[in-house]
Amino acid sequence: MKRRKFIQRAGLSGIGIAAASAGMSCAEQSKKTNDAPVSEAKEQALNLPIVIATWNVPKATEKAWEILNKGKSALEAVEQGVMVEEADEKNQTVGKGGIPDRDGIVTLDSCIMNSNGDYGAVLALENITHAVSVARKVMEDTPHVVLAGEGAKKFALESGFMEEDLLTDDSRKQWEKWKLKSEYKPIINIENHDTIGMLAMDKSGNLSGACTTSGMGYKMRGRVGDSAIIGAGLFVDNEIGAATATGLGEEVLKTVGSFLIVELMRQGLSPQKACEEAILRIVKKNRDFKNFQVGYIAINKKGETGYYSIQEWFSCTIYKNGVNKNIKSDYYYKPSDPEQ
Ligand code: SD4
Repeated sequence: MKRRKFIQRAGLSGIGIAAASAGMSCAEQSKKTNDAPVSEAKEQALNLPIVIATWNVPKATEKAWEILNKGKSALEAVEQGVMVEEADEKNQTVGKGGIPDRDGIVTLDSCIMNSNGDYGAVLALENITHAVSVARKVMEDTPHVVLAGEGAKKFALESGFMEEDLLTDDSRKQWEKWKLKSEYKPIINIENHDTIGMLAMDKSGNLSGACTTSGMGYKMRGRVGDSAIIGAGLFVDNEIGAATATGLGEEVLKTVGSFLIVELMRQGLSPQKACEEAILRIVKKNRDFKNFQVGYIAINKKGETGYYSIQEWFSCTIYKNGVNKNIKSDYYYKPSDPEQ
């Protein structure tokens, strides 16, 4: 494991309601309608479309960008973008090939949210690679927003999804090795966990997001993280912006991280400052923060993006202005700082 360096990040507290004056009032914001088309001039000013995703996932952002460039919706783009990672068996944190739970079963959590504020999710889904597409079906074809476990699988099969064994030989071998000690320390890799959260703004300026994961490696059977939970792993408000998370889901859930970031942006914070404040919220409440990772990405209606994490080695991939780029994130925990 690479060595991490840490320095303190100060001055983040006290951001909040006071920042509201810097932004649009709620009344002004609510006058804006969802899915309002933007003029060509505005499209250019914002450099639309834009895709941002957690971690180094150039193929996923490229797929999303291609779809957006054809003038299709942000919803279509984020679904198809994250599907690239779900299908990649080498990515052991998403979809097929994901690290199983401690009983050797791969369970997936995923959600999707569109620019109208509609949302769909599946929790602890088994044997279906494209959990995000099942989540979209929940959103579009049922009167519900969340389906879990057996019921989610039954719904997926009835909807035409194929049943597959998601445990690859590699993941099985690693699980068998883990079983020798069976040490219950569910692991979130600080440096490169590829749970993918993706946010996109299409040519019309509308936002959508998706998040999909196999969750913590060797988790307890039935454990569900933040990735499929509205407001925690993902939140989209087409009037304001969108945010998504990666890392230790328990901490994101406890602070309702993605919703918090969108609400901070509503109060006038930039996506960057909002991500930093949401990380600070976790750090302040959990002195154990040196031992886990959480990373956030966000976008606002101006097309500005932000990203921040607790630990070093978080990165995001942004496709903007025709350039697909992996960017290393700034981070909170810098151990050379004696005050941390
Ligand atoms: C979870 N947040 O299940 C997910 C895992 C993750 O980077 O994102 N890891 O807690």
